[in-house]
Amino acid sequence: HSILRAIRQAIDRGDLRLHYQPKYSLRTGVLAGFEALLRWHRPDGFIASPGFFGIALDDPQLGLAIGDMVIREAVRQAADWRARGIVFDHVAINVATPQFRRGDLCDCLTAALDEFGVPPAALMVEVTENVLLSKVADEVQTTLSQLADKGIKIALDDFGTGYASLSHLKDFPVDLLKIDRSFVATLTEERESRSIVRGITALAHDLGIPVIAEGVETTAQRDMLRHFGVDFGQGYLFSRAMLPAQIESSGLVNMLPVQA
Ligand code: G
Ligand code: G
Ligand code: MN
Ligand code: NA
Repeated sequence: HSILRAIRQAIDRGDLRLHYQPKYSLRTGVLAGFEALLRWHRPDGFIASPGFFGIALDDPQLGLAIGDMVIREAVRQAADWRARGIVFDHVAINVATPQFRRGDLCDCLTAALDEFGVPPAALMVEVTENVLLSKVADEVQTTLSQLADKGIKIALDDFGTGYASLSHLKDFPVDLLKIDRSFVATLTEERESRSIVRGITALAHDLGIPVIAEGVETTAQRDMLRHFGVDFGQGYLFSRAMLPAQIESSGLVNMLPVQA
């Protein structure tokens, strides 16, 4: 497949890069963390999202090679920001099903954390419900328990889509619930979306789990989410995913004075 060949080449050339989208507290406006989002910087100048090369992420070999690169690069970036006094709770990475199949995801993450001297709690792994329901559900369960034991954070991504099962919140160690952006997009028009967001938030809070809304694009959405008690927000209203240098020059981060 020509896409797979092109992506293999992109890995070798360093053209697969991580952009970072900030997450903010809706209560205080303070930066909470970053989600690392993979981008392919193509030779023709076009920057492609995984939507264009998702087939590579699902490929058994290539998916693992990309996953390993994402882990190492995100942890390296977290270490770099920490060293330069940029204050954040976590850097989050997205993890796909093939990465659970090998059985060493926790070891890979731990190795990167050790190599760069990053505390486990500064790393978050985002998994979708589809991952929890995959053919390797047993491996996923085992791995997520290992991550939780280490203190690595876990987010349940795209919540409310797919085959949402509330038992996931009981059976898996979840540190953050991400309300899918489809509910946010229809928040101001559809009463049903408002009910769902309020319901998810109340349920999660009752279980002691904080909630973030994805895809926040308007101040009306932000204000409504805040009113519903949603803890955090992420979306174009605040910032798109950007390269680290753009993030640092954007004034979007909180800096501590770097120790002399
Ligand atoms: O950033 P964007 O909207 O293009 O992301 C599209 C999809 O690709 C999302 O579902 C997102 O979770 C996923 N994605 C982004 N970066 C990564 C990554 O590094 N690894 C994996 N497995 N998925 C990613
Ligand atoms: O599946 P996951 O939630 O990891 O994917 C995140 C995706 O959402 C990324 O592709 C990112 O580019 C996209 N995204 C981030 N903020 C917004 C937003 O405000 N609106 C829309 N439509 N997409 C967004
Ligand atoms: Mn995600
Ligand atoms: Na999502």
